[in-house]
Amino acid sequence: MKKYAVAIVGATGLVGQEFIKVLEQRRFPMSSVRLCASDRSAGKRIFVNHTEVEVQETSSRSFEHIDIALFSAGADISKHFALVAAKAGAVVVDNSSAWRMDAEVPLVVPEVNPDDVAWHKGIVANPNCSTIQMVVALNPLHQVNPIKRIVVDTYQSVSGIGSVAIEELSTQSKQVLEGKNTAPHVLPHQIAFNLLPEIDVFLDNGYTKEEWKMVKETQKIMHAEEIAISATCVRVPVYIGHSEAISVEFTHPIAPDEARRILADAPGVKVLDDPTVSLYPHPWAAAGSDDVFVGRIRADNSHPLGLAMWVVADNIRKGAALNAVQIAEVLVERGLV
Ligand code: 25A
Ligand code: L14
Repeated sequence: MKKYAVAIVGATGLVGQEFIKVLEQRRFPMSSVRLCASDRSAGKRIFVNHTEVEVQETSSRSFEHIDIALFSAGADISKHFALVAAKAGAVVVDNSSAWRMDAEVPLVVPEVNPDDVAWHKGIVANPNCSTIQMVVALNPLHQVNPIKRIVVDTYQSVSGIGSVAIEELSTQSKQVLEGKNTAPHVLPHQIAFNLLPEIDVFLDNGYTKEEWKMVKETQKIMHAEEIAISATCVRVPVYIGHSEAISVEFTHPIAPDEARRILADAPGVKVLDDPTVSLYPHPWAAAGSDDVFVGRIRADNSHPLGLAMWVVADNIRKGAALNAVQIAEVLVERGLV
């Protein structure tokens, strides 16, 4: 079997560390691995498949003889170095928001639109975490009964920001329990024992950029610009796992049982739905899993063509590292590297 030289950019971050775990767990065919991060992390040593690898500062030379480069170091790094990597002959799978809406760059969720990898020109974009879990759950329903409108509210964990936000939630939680004052650093206000309806920057239309990503990325991935979407994205004091309350309007009526049957057979989806025994997904239980979990499926009593549901996934795995490695697997399977 052919093996590939892999580079990870942002290797010391939360998503970067998960890249390494997922590559190991899925036995990705690697001939070598290069770990890149900022100069702050250069010289650090990290084990990959029981071999110690030294972290290097990302530079224009980082991509020589690299086949596949996985990026998760923020949009600014990706804007510059993804082009450098692609020019050097690597195929980039980029986790940032930098390239997602570029018409020349496929935006891929392997369960939904794997065929889009075929037209890559050196970069494939990995969608936003909240978008990924929503399309994995909704696309199987859309295939049998086209969706007309989606209204979604998210409950997003702090790990989406990175490890500094996990520390901030821990520190503030202790401070609140001890009756002390808190001070926000990476979040706009106190997040401990609180909720913040602000993820990414505000746009002129009143939505946040995170909410707008859910609109535009969903339409691009599902090839369905006609679907009307409104999102409200909320940060919650949870470490790992994003949750979503989703109301969907279909073209034809659909019974909750039929939706459960379709989703039970859908790739990457696990239905956990039995209110009689309080069975439904929640982030504490979903953290560490690969699946997108769906529960609370019910008829929307406000609309004859509507369903309501609750969708939870690990935002660092399916929302980031796992989805990116799955894209790399599709590239390999189809000989596109
Ligand atoms: O712009 P975007 O796309 O919206 O993305 C913004 C951020 O979101 C995260 C990612 O954070 C990114 O920075 N992210 C991106 N996609 C994501 C997704 N799909 C996502 N999060 C969830 N889901 P992150 O914490 O996951 O990763 C940050 C990584 O980026 C590396 N990095 C930063 N600058 C870099 C760079 N890599 C290459 N070149 C650069 N110039 C960063 O590496 C990390 O791996 P690091 O080694 O610099 O940081 C880890 C260590 O450094 C300490 N540290 C952090 N900041 C400082 C610091 N030390 C001193 N001073 C600082 N200011 C950390 O404590 C850690 O030990
Ligand atoms: O666009 O802060 O991929 O939870 C992923 C993490 C946006 C922000 C992206 C978060 C980022 C999000």
